[in-house]
Amino acid sequence: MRPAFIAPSMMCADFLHLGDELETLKANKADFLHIDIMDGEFVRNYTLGTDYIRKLHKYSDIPLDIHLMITEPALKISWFEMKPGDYVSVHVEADAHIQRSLAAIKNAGAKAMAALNPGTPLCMLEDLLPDLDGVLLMTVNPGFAGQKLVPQTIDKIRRLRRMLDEAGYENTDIEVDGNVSFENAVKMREAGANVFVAGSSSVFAPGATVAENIAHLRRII
Ligand code: S6P
Ligand code: MG
Repeated sequence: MRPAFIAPSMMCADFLHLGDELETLKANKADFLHIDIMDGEFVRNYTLGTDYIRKLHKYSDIPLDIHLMITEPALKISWFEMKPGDYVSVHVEADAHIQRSLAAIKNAGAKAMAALNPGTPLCMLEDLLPDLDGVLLMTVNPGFAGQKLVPQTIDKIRRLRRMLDEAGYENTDIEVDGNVSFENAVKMREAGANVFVAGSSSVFAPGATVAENIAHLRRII
């Protein structure tokens, strides 16, 4: 089984206390910082942007996990600062030339991932496997934090893990994003996911500190 990693979702952090939030995530050894980039077109929302990424690179060594929810990502990939160890994902639904985009991400020195919405079938990945360091499976429809899990995505994780292993890609990561609650994370891990985007359902959930929530999530995955 691939090792498990926690990627706190920065759109769920407290923007007015971002420095403190970042120090807490560093002290509690977050594996990645998940950065949601939305363009108001691919999804009906705006969130984080290019300057935010530059600042996080400046003030933190935690690798970034940049989730591009934007149309025509191929034209825009060069706008995003990437460092070795960062992951960048592009949605197959948004990109008619995704193979080229994945290659551009790798050329920039980052790891390349394809992202799939809950309703997009796994067969869209079949001819991309050699280009992928990981697959980001959306477990909610993208655009907003605080949504409910689309239940059939649990079995989709299982089918993707099988597909990757049977094709010889045992080292390809499966990241899950959306309503990764403590309860759902256990099922997702059991199904074969190994990178967990942790937002308002876990790491930033009320009732406990971020440090306590990270420790709890780490224990159960
Ligand atoms: C949603 C976005 C996600 C959210 C994350 C929030 O479109 O891609 O990364 O930030 O899902 O977590 P939660 O626990 O509120 O669903
Ligand atoms: Mg995301």
